[in-house]
Amino acid sequence: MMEFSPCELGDVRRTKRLVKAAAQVLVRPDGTTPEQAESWGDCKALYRLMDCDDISFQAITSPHYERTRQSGDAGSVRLILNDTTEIDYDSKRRARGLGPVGRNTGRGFFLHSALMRDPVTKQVIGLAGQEVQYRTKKKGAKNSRRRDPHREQAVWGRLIDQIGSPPPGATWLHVCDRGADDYEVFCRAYRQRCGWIVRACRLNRQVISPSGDRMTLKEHLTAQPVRGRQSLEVAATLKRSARTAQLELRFAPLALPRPRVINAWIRKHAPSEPLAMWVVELAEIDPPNDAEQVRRTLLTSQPVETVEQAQQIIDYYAQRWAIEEYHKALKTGCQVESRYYETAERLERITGLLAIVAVQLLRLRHLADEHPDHPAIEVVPAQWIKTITKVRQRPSPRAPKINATTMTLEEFDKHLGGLGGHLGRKCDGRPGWQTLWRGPEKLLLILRGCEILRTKCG
Ligand SMILES: [Mn+2]
Repeated sequence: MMEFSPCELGDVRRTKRLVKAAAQVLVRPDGTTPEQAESWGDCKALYRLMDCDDISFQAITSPHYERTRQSGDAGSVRLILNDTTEIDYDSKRRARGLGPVGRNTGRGFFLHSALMRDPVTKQVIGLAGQEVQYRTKKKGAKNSRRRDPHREQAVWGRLIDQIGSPPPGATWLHVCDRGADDYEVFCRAYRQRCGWIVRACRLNRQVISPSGDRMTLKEHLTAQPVRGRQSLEVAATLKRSARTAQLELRFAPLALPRPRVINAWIRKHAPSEPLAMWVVELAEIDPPNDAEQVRRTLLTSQPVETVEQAQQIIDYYAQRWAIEEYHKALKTGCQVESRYYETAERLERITGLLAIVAVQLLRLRHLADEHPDHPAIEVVPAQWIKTITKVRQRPSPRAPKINATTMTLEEFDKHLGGLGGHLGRKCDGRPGWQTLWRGPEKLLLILRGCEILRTKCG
C-alpha cells in the first residue's frame, strides 16, 4: 500500500515491515493481528513494530496527512471536516495507559480527526490531521464525570495549527460543530489563512453589529429581516411524532470582540481588532410547546450577502455527515475497539494504520455512490473484476450473465457486498460497514489463492 511508503521512521527495514503490515490489515481489517498476518514471521514483525517505542501514531500517519495537505489548486475550495470520536475499549480492558471515556465508565482515548473533502465532487481526499487525546481525571474531583472543558476544547485549535495553511490561491474551510465555537479557535484559523464554518454554541455571546453596537448574537439575529423560508422534515423522537418544521433564513455580518478573560496565547497572537465574520441562521417558527426548536446558527469567515451564499454555507455545513460516516467506517468496520494490545501506545499505533485504511474504503464506497454507472474497470484492478465475475456467476444457464468489461461501479459494489454476505434484496438496503469490510477480505483471499495455483501449476 502506497500510503505508508515515505514514512520517516528512521529505519528502512522497519518501514518495509510497516508497509507490509498495512497491506495485511487491508486483507483482513476486522480481524485480530494473528489472522492478519500471512505467516508467523510476519505476525511477529507486526507485533515487534507495534512494540517499538520510537514509532509514534504521528510517525505512522503523517506522510498521509502531508499528501492530503497538498490538495487544492488556486481557486478551489476544500472542506476540512473536524470532529472527535471516542475509541472505547471498555472498562474491563487491562491495557495500561488508557484514560476514561464516555461517562467515564469506559477506557480508551479520543481521536480528533480532520477529513478533507472536495465539496463539488463530494470525494474524500484524505485525512489532513489527527490527534489522540486522553481525558485525565481531575485529582480530588468527587464526581468523576467532571472534566476540564477548556483542555478538551483546545484540541480544535491545536489541530488547525497542525494542518497549517492552504496552497496559494486555494480556500480551506474548517467545518466544526458546537465544540469549536471559541474565540481562540477562530483566531488560530484566521492566522493560518483558513476559513471556517462553526455551529454557534452560545446565542447569548457578545457580538458587535456593523453599526458598532454591542449586543448578544441572538439580539443581532432578531434584528435582521427574514431573507427566505424553507421547510424541513423533522424525524420522530421518543417523546414527539414527526413534524414538518417551517424555517426562516437570516444572515448578517458581525464582529467578535476579545473575550474578557484571555489566556497567554490570545494576549500574544490574537488580532487587536475584533474578528470580522458572518452569521447564517435557519430557525423554526412556532415550534410545538414540548419540542426543541430547530435552530441551526452558523458562524463563518465567508462573506454572506445573498441568499445563494447563505445556502452554500448551509450546504457546506451539511457535508459534515461525511466525518460521521468515516468514524462509522473506522469503528464498525475495523472493530478497532476489540483489538488485543496491552498498552495504550500499541493501541494508538494500530488505530493509526486503520485510520488510513478506512479512508481508502470510504473513497471506494463514495465512487460507487456518486458514479454508479461509471465502468468499474477504470477504478478497480482488472484482476479483481475478472475474479469477482467468476465467483459471483451462478451456474444455472438461465442466470443472467455477469460481464466483466461492462460492469459498473454500482454492480461491483453490489457483488463485493454479496461476497461479504449481503443478500442484496430490495428490502436489505445498502450493505453495512461490517459486510463491506468482509467483501474485500474474501476477494483478496481468493485472489491470493489464484496466484498460488498459477505459480504451482502454470
Ligand atoms: Mn462533535
